Amino acid sequence: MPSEHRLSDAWESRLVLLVIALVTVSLVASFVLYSGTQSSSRGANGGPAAYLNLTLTYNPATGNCAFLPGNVSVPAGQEVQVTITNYDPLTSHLYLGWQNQVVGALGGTMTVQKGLSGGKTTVSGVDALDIGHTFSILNPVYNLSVPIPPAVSPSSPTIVTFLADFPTSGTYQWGCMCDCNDSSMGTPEAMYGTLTVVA
Ligand SMILES: [Cu+2]
Repeated sequence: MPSEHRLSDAWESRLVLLVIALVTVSLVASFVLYSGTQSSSRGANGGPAAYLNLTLTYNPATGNCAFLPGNVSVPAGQEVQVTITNYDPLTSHLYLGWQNQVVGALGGTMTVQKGLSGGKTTVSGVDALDIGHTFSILNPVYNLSVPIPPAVSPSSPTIVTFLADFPTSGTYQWGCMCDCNDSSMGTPEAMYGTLTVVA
């Protein structure tokens, strides 16, 4: 009968729409789960795939300090081991209370070594009075910030190491979030610079 035909056609098209909707939802869910569990690539030996080494220099005559190099690049989607060797023995004030914490590093921790022959301790934060600078990349894509304790002396650095992953390519600004030194803070490639994530 024509009326039954119309009814079954209507149900058929509803069924097709339902199947399309279910397939779409499953695909989206699988992608979200896959993205969430996807881990960054590691190196061939199981260690970090890339390294970023920065030195915090200190000029005792001026009290100025700078991260060198100021403009850096890292590969996208790779596990990067960042090492910051700080020769600046001065402490500074934090603008925000959470900035003595490690934020956004893999595992939420960093290692701190005081002096070239000092032992390494793994920490998720440091005492708020034991900070010289921070290395922070804060924007809608990345939320990474590590506190950097002062050097033991100008010739005995404190070395901070952490792992990070940069999945999204682009050029981002890094900066120190401390009230460390007005002229350094206002100078490109001293207390701020660029981090380029290369796909
Ligand atoms: Cu600083």
